Amino acid sequence: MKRILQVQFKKKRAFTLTAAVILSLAIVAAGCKYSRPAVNDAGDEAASAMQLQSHGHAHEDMPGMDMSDMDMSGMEMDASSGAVDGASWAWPSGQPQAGTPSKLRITLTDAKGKPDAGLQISHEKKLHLIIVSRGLSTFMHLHPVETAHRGVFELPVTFAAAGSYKLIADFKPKGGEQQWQSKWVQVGGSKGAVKPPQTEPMLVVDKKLVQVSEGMKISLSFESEPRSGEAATLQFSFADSGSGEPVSDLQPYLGSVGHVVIMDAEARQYLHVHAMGEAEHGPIAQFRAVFPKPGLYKIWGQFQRNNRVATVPFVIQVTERQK
Ligand SMILES: [Cu+2]
Repeated sequence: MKRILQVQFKKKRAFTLTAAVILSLAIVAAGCKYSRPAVNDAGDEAASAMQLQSHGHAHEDMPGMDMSDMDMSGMEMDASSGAVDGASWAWPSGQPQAGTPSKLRITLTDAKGKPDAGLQISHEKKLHLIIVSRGLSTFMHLHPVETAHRGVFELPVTFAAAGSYKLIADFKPKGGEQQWQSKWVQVGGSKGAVKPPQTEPMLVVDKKLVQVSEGMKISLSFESEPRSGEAATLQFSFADSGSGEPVSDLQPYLGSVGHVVIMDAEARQYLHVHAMGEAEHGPIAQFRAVFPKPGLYKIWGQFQRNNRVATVPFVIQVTERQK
């Protein structure tokens, strides 16, 4: 918790500095006094600067920015994949509390802000929802249900512990590519919590990329050392954890040999991962991803066998691309 607070503080300070610099530049450039409160100017300028840097699409978490009490976690450079659609997030039963189901409503809108009726089914669902805790110790992959209003999805979510969580809506608009929108949520503590408030360990690189789950020994390897900015091939291999025999009876999970989600250590970057042979059944499954920056990443693989889904996490280090 302490670490998280420190990081947040650092970010806050960094942002204030950036905002101050941008504000000063704006004043110099305009060569005049601002009559509006400086705080709002700084916020607006910073917001537009952010938008420029993030393919013109960082609007999601920014409405009514209040610098005095700003949740820096919302200042995402990678809040979405840059497509035209938007998402709004609501908790109709109130802000979520740990240990009790809270209703989440996600409204996916088109470029005009109207609920998007044209979502395609992708991997058997119109909307995939990934939830991770700030320290990445919690991972959920859920499928909100579309209500009678097209483009409006609902789902009860139960968080085990209080703390910050990132929600990622992953969907495919008609005629468009797979895309995603994200939002941080602060979950309050309650008596029903099954865990104390988030105390998440630092991410540590796995010495061995092997996990045992649902009767399988699942190993991850890379064709070559993963480097930032390069397409990496992730190879999962499956063996029966009892007999050691290769597993070649994986079942399709959501229409694919498996699903892989990757986040960076700060839970800022969400990576799309594509199976290279969706119809495979093991004992090998390959996926392709591009790690944008050097650093630590957490990878969750999800694979189904005997009607059970194994979710296996791995932490890897991605090194700088060699020039
Ligand atoms: Cu899904």
